[in-house]
Amino acid sequence: MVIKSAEFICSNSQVSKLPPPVMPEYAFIGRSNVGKSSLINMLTGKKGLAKTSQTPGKTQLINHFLVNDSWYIVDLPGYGYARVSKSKKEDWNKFIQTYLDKRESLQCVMVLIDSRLDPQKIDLEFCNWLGEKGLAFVLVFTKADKQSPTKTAQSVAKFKRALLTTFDEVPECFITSSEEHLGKDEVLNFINEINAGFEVPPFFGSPLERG
Ligand SMILES: Nc1nc2c(ncn2[C@@H]2O[C@H](COP(=O)(O)OP(=O)(O)OP(=O)(O)O)[C@@H](O)[C@H]2O)c(=O)[nH]1
Ligand SMILES: [Mg+2]
Repeated sequence: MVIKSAEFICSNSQVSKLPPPVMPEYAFIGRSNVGKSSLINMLTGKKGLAKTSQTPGKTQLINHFLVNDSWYIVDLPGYGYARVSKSKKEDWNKFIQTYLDKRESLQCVMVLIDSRLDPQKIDLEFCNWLGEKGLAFVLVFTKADKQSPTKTAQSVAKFKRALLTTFDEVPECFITSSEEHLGKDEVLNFINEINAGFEVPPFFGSPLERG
């Protein structure tokens, strides 16, 4: 898929104010600082589109970016950021969970995993939650430039093994580096294929389409 345009549409702290769910949408989520915003910029080829930072907790709202006027990338706040209060963490969790659980146009959750680390409890718990909710997700391993391909492959294998203790099969996995533009075509092709089969939820279609 060629990216012709990518623009910021809106930031939201309320699920009720999101854009109408008439286009396919992909949510990028993972631990704080895992590289969500960087990956979004890499995929769209627009450096400053999503705000990146060395300070964890930079992204605090649900951010919608419209790509090629036909699908949305959603940048979500990172989970597991230690330096916010417990009540704020719970608020975030509830807000993100409501969004993920209720968003009709959400096609796939892109779960970002730091490829340098052994399986983290919080990532596994989040995947299990997605599984319980029946939400489609894939794993996107980030920052692969920071170590050898062998080490990355070991991390991926370990994560898959950990998931297989609760899942019958593992989801699709992508290995990426925003620094080196690794995995860009693979992720965009995956999205492109799903976009091709998208149908507007009935309630939001035109009267003629409603039937
Ligand atoms: N070497 C390398 N560094 C990366 C890569 N992706 C992100 N980073 C760095 O990791 C840090 C965090 O990146 P962000 O994209 O802001 O991470 P985030 O997940 O959006 O963070 P929050 O919004 O705070 O949750 C920044 O310093 C990035 O430059 C990558 O592929 N390779
Ligand atoms: Mg971010």
